[in-house]
Amino acid sequence: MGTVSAVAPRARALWALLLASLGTAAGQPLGGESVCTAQPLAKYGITFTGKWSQAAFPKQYPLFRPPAQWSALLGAAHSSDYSLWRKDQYVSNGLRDFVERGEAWALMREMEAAGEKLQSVHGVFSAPAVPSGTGQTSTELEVHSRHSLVSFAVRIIPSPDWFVGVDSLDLCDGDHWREQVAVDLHPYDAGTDSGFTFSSPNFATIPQDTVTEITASSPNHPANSFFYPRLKALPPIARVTLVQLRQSPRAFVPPALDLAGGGNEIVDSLPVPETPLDCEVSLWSSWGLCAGPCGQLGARSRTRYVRVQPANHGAPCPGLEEEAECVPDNCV
Ligand SMILES: [Ca+2]
Repeated sequence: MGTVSAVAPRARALWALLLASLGTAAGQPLGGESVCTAQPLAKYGITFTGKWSQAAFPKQYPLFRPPAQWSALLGAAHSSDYSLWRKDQYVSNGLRDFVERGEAWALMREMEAAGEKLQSVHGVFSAPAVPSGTGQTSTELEVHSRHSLVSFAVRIIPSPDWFVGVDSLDLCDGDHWREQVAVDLHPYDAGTDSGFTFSSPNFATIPQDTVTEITASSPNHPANSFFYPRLKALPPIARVTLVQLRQSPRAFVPPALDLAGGGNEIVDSLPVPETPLDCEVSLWSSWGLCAGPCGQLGARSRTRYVRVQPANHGAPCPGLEEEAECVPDNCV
């Protein structure tokens, strides 16, 4: 034991140096990728918590057929040679099937093929679907020092092609595995379906677009389900936590269920944000007929309807009917 620990640091340093030079020669992306010299294998518990509540996202919040919910979580531990999804890049056919229809089969095959042919995927993991917008799901995964990156995706249901996830989160920090990592998640558009609202009918984007983040102001169109002109940024729609499992993986307790966790920074005790939603009304209808006795002023009216009901102390709706004086136009 003593001999090993005396030799290991120097060997590790040499190994790191060698890998670093290989990395440079091979033209690694971004150039600054650090080499992982931690123990070869580590296990993590991953917990996904939905924060898609009606209070936080009142606009067009899906209540029925289907109500707001999340698909299964599908991900991989991989090297930098693989990417499950990336902002500003095109998604694969497998990811498109997954985020549009929740079909995981093609995506699983793609990930397994990357593992077999390129050895860029160490393992695939999945967690059960979440039947409500604010539920939780968890599973375990294994990372390797040469496959220390974690990516996953969860489909937003219902939606055209919207999802949340992480892209290449590195669980290795130089010579050790990170104890715990928590990341707030925001919605992304896969660029394969042009629907604007949660319940838009299927409408393929041709040609396919790249992955973009959906924000309170982008797409900049009032019809979009996440368009909140009063917000600078959307509240997180979900959160993921990864905790390293040391001894008994079976004893893994999802962090948010740990009610005694006073000093545990993973437990998220922030109040649920209440996003104000202003009333939105349609344009006025055209004026109705002018009714009244001939020779006197008559009255005509026009109406409009509520497109978006206000919520959380947003601006109330204005009047929906307006009357004006007019000269009766059916007098002979
Ligand atoms: Ca889209």
